[in-house]
This record gives sequence, C-alpha cells and structure tokens, in this order.
Amino acid sequence: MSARPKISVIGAGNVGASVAQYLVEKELGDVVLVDVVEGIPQGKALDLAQAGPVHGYDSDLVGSNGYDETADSDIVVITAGLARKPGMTRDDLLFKNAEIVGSVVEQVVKRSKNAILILVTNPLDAMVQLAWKKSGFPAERVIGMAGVLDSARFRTFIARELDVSVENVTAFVLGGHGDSMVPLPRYSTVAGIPITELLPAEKVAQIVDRTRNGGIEIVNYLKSGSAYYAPSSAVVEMVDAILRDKKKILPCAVSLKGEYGYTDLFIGVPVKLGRKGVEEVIQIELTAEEKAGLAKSAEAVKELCAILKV
Ligand code: TXD
Repeated sequence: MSARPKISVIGAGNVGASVAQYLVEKELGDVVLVDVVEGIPQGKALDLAQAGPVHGYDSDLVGSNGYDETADSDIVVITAGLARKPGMTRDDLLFKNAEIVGSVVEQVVKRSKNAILILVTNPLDAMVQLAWKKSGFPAERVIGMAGVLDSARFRTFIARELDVSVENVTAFVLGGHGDSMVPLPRYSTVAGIPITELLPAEKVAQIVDRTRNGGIEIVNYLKSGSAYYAPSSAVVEMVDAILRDKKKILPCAVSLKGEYGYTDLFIGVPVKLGRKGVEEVIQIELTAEEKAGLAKSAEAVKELCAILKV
C-alpha cells in the first residue's frame, strides 16, 4: 500500500460499495473492502480499480473476507448488517445487527488501534453506542452517520420547493436517525434566510414529515433494500472532513458529555469534524418544543441501548 490514508469499509453491500466508489473517485485514500460473502468484496474492489484509469484515480483497492488487510486503517466505515425490507422498522434490525457490528468492531480494533470509526448500520444510534463500548476507543473517535443524510434529504426537498440550488440550502437537524429526528427550521436557511421566512408553516411541516420518512419512501420503491446513494455520499463527506482536517460542522451521532443535558448518550448533534474526529459539539439554545423533540429522540435511543445492555 501507498502513503495515502487507508480507509476500510466493512460490508460491501449497497452502501459499502458506493462508499468505496465515492472515496476513490475523490482520491481520499486507499480502500479495503471487507464482507463475509466470498468473492463479493474482491470482485467489487477489482471492478472499481479498473474504473481508475477512466476516472483518473490511483487509489489502491483491495477486497477481502478477512481483516488483516485492514491493519492500521485511518478510518473504518462500518456498514455490515441487514438493511430494511418493506414493513420493517429500523429497530427490527436490532439484535441481528448488534451481533454483526459487535463482531466487526472486535476484529477491526485489534488491528487499527488509532482508527476513527464511522458507523452506518441501523438502528444507527444504538449501534454507535455499542461500537463505542466494544471498541474501548475514546468517544471522539466513534461517530455515527445519520444527520448528514437526514439534512441532505431535508435540503433536497427545500431546494425543490423553492426552485433554488441545493447548494444554497443549509439545514440544521438534531436527534436520532429518521423518525425521531428533530429538524430546526429556524436555523435552516436558503442563502442565509431562514426557511421560516420563505415558506408557510404547513409547507415546512410537510417537508419535515417527508424528511422523517425519507428512508421508508425509498424502501417502498426499491422493495429489496434501502437507500444507498445519498447515505454513502454522506459518509464520504464525513471522511473528507476528517482526513482533510476541514473542521467542518456536520450533524453526526456522537457521545454527549453534558451538552444539551445528556451524558454518555450517542445522539445526533452538530459537531466539528477534523483529523482528531469529533473536535467540538456545537451547542445552541433550544426552544421548549425542540427540547421536547430531542428528549423523545433520546428516550428512543436509550430504550434500544437498554435492550442491548450497552
Ligand atoms: O443513515 C444511515 N445510517 C443509514 C443506515 C442509511 C442507509 C443504510 N443504513 C443501514 O446500513 C442499513 O439499514 C443496514 O443496516 C446497513 C447497510 O445497508 P446496505 O444497504 O449496504 O445493506 P446491504 O446491501 O444488505 O449490505 C450489507 C452487507 C452485505 O454485503 C452483507 O454480506 C454484509 O453487509 N455483512 C457483513 N459484512 C462483514 N461482516 C459481517 N459479519 C457481515 N454481515 C453481513
């Protein structure tokens, strides 16, 4: 392998393979793709390597069914697990995915003691908490991806509603992934203008509702799996912020140490991402309604963690 950063992606399914693709297209590092299914990570890694000459990337790509190739990774993205089918909630995945994520983390941390872990597997907030406990890593190196995706969905719908560029739209979301996310419309803007000044309250409420159900809308279309283009793009934005030490403010599921009134609970809040991982939790004053939304979200996460005893 080269002097480039090393990023391991565990789970070479829909999200994992797209993460690998976007990572090398941005030439963020060398990529190791791992999966339990024999041949899949090897085949996808080789296929992606052969796109290199066309795209113009030199990243190394390796596929494996084991973990030795992941040794000394800078970042490990964990997507291994089952995805939702129609009629399933994220929480239905709890036990099976806890088992998978637990075993993956064990294998990973043995070989990459200084890595930053990015969790993707659902139910997201509980899986991050579990990964943190299992890894023994400091909390700033264990991060869950959900908020970047939820806010990207929110931004897409706002941009479409107002017929403006998605690049002009910023969104602020807190809380757990999906159903229990807490969007903050007063801090969601178009070129700096809060959307509450651009859209009637009912329209904002409709968009919030569609965003909360953004995952299931896609599951219902695909039938055989869940979303992966936007989720993997969101992961890659986080990897980019970390590896290039951008100090970018992004909503991520991280461990709170008293911020927003919670301790040792992983939940989505805006954080500063840089080379050390989570470098700061951004705190703002919440209204009573927003606090209640966050409390509901926190309760849902705590409940799953209690079931898993993490
Ligand atoms: O916002 C978010 N956090 C999410 C989460 C957005 C999208 C998807 N989200 C969740 O990620 C989804 O609910 C699943 O729990 C994971 C992975 O979703 P994906 O769509 O990639 O699922 P796939 O295509 O089924 O891929 C999962 C792969 C598959 O290839 C399995 O063989 C592999 O995981 N797998 C494993 N790899 C390594 N080790 C073990 N033990 C293992 N078990 C399964």
